[in-house]
Amino acid sequence: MKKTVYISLTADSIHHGHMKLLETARKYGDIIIGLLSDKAVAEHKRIPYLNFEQRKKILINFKGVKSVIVQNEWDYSKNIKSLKPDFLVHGDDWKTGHMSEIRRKVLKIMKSYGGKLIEIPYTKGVSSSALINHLNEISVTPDIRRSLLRRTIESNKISKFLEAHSPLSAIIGENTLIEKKGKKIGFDGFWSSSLTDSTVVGKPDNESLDFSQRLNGVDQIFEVTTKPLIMDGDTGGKVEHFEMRIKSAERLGISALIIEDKKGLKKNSLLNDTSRQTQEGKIKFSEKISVGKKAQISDDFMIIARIESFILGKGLNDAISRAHSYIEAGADGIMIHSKSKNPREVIAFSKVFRKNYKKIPLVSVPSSYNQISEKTLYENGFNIVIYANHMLRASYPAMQHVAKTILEKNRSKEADKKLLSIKEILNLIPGTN
Ligand code: SPV
Ligand code: MG
Repeated sequence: MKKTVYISLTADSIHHGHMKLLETARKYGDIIIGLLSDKAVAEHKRIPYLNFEQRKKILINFKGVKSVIVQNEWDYSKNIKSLKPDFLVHGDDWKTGHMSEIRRKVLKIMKSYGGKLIEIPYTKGVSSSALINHLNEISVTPDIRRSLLRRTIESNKISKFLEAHSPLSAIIGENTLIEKKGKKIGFDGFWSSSLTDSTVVGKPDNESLDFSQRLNGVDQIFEVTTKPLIMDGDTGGKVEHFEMRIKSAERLGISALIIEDKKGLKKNSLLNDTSRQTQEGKIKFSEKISVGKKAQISDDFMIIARIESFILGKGLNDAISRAHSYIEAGADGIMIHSKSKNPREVIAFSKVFRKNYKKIPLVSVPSSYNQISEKTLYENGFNIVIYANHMLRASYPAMQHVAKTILEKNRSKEADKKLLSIKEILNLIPGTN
């Protein structure tokens, strides 16, 4: 019987380094590719552009590949243990760094049944991540971007969305990365906020900024970024207009529209006095959701229903009864909002909600109860956390401080230490220098 050779790949972009791996593997026997699932990749970096099936289709056609199976973890051990391949072929770059622990585990397992590890010199000067970064500079289609939200939710314990009110703030959300234990951690996407979009143009957050203008803003963000976006759709407008809004958002590549169950002149939910705000009837709002769901064309676009019961002084029972009705009407997810400084009410909601719905995505916007950690949110059944206004709230005091300093000193020298240097701003956007 022909020997078996295991290699593990993500294969979001194929390059000559992969070819060398495949050519070597072929010499030893039939190749089994352990293809990393979105979830496995998400353990360490952002999910691939191509989904699992698309990546599989490419790999199965390579010479010498007998089968492509799923590798559900960044760690190879499980697959090696169950498949017991005669050989594992790998680049020698995993001898050091965070992969070395996995290498040690794999070696031990292979030794136990007589398997052999073949290591080939790592192909220098090329890495998939570098290629992907290059791809990012080129573009992402609306279809790929739109689909990224559902895949992100499925792959992550909790997905993090950061408010973006301009292309520049979105570039920060796109590129800010920190490294923890060899894992690259960044935001999963953007939140287009009615509050910050309105504030930037000096208008109140009461739907006076029209939707098409907000979509233009999103379009500008999309020109220079690749991550998915969740849009704050306010009340969704008149039901007769809602269909058109869905289609416009979808066409642009927005992944989800969140609409809140208010009626009349909408005002911001975090206001101290919400006594003049009124909630839409449960049945009427459910009908709006159904109309929206019928209007969408793609399978992956999501309509998320935002429940304002706590904001408007109603209790848990009202919120839960609305959740049932909105999901029945077709809502793809629920956002439970609260302006309390304490997370108690949203946690109480999530506990009851998760008893009934195991998989429906649940969204939290912890602006007021900001002491809650992402881990606690995840442990209580939340899938998405939205940092809804933080980039704009960061920029305003920074700008105001500089304006004041210039006035006080009658020159700008003293303000300089708070500023991006001239050199830095000239190097910020590729092509400027
Ligand atoms: C927004 O960001 O506009 C929101 C969230 O709708 S909140 O401001 O909390 O109402
Ligand atoms: Mg809003």
